[in-house]
Amino acid sequence: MSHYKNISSSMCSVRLRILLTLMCIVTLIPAQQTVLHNVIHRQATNLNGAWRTIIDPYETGYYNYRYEPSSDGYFSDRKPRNSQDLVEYDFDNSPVLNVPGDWNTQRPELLFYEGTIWYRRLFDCERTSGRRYFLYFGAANYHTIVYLNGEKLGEHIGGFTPFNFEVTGKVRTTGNSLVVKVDNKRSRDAVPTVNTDWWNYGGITRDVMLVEVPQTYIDDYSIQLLKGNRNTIGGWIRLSGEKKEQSVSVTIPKAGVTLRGKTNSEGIFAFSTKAKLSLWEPEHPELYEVVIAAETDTVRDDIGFRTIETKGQDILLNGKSIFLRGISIHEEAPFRSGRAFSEEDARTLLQWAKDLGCNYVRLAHYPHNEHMVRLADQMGLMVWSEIPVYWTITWENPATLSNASNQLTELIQRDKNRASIVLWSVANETPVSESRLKFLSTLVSRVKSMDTTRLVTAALERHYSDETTQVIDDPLGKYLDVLGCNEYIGWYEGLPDKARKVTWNIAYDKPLIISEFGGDALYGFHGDSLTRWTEEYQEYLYKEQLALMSRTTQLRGLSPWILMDFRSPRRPLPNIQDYFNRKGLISNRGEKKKAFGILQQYYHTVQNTWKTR
Ligand code: GCB
Repeated sequence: MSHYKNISSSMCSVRLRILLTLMCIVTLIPAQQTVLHNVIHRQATNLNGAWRTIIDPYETGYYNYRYEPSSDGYFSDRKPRNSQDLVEYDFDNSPVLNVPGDWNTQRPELLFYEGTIWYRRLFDCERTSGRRYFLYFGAANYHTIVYLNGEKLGEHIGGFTPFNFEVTGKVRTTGNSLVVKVDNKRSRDAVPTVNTDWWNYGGITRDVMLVEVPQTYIDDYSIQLLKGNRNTIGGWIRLSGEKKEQSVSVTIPKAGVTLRGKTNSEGIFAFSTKAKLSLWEPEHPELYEVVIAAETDTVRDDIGFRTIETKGQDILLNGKSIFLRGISIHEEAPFRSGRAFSEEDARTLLQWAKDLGCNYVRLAHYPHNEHMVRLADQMGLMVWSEIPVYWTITWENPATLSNASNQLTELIQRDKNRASIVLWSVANETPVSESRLKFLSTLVSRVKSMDTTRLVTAALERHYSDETTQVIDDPLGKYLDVLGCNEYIGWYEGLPDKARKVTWNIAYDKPLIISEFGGDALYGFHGDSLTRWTEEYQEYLYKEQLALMSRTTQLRGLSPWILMDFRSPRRPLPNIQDYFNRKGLISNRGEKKKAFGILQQYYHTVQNTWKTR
């Protein structure tokens, strides 16, 4: 059992070290709380289910005929008071959509829809006096405005991170009308921008909950091993509410750790403590129950402890050099091809990755739902997590940067206690320029200011210095811990055998991950290995690519593109694509293509040979 206040007083240097550590920890505490942390372990009323909805392409429920925001829009949830009263909408008799869920795959006429849909849910709330209430949204894509009983609570921008609004004093015991305007229109300055290769699924795509907490509650905490230190846990707890100064404790029963302290006038308690732990790793994903208690609140979590660092060209997990046997995954539901949101969806996708022999997944190209990362913790899969800074962002627009930075902040805030996450990625395939370097290096600094325990990466592009030499010298590489690189030799670039001649020229002495390669194949379409779209072509491409991977000495991991076919409006080819990107190793119906076995075999070999290094 350790006790922070009892640390021996005679050892000055030890005290100094502890003080410095605590000062470092304190600098990492975010200035202001945006979202409740760890809601799944909170007392909450689930507001999922069938919500009444109105499709509103002209935003008639929001603007008046002079195109000014209306004071009496659909958020008023009005009914005619008498037979003369004119009300041109009616939630009670409007069709329903399921929450969570994208709207595109729930009704055929909404498949390509981009615009506003209004959602309404009526609910009761058994309020307990002295408790505080928050309306929590796991995510809604893209611009969301929330109203309770006609009053605007606030808005949120960004399709993949959680947000909440406090409704204490606003929520009624019965007959609450919760109206939500969700708009998924794309725009040039947004994150992502107008141009991507995935479906712009709209709607309330993740869980909605009414969360209940005490007056002063534990609003956030971080509990991880200190950077590079495999036996010292460092962290902080923060209280929100009137009674900021309280006695608090952190208990990890299985590790025999009990730590006590007091929060300061800002509600913060920062700590570090020695602990003997069985470290989290893919072969042994040990999670510890952690209980965080204050006088007024208690919350529990399951947390794994591990270190992740780099040394030269190596990635070290718990001090040992590892190879990341990965696969890229979109948040696309198996079998039904819509936005994935459930624990069951997450389990299916991650189990397929395990079947492939993976110890690692790249969750592309935006923050996935919390089930994915919590299950990755449990199933022993390391994770690359990213934000939708993709292709052609408007680098010079400060509002775009603050939007991207906010999405990154919300992601790290939600997932900072997940052992599985080893890499934060700030961008995918963004063209080199001065303004882009400024933008992305600001995001890298943002990560470092919030989390020193993980690595920063980005999926970069390469260029050729002659016919066969691929060069990675993107100036962003200087800021990254790990270089990511996408390449499509054999698909967008020549035929698969082109890979045989390729060599690398990499400007940085850092670990390299090939974050994408691949080619399309329609499941069940067969032919010779030079006929595009056949399983045989994809299989051949994987063989050539994997031979190239074996020759790439700086390589410390890969995540080929992609686990499962996914919808994309960029892919219209009839009878082959039909608006699906077919680079999956598994079809959207769950059928494994031939290349699945090729990568599986490769990972089997890598797993055996890497052990002997
Ligand atoms: C890429 C992108 C990915 C696309 C993929 C493709 O480089 O990063 O989002 O889906 O190529 O299939 O073209």
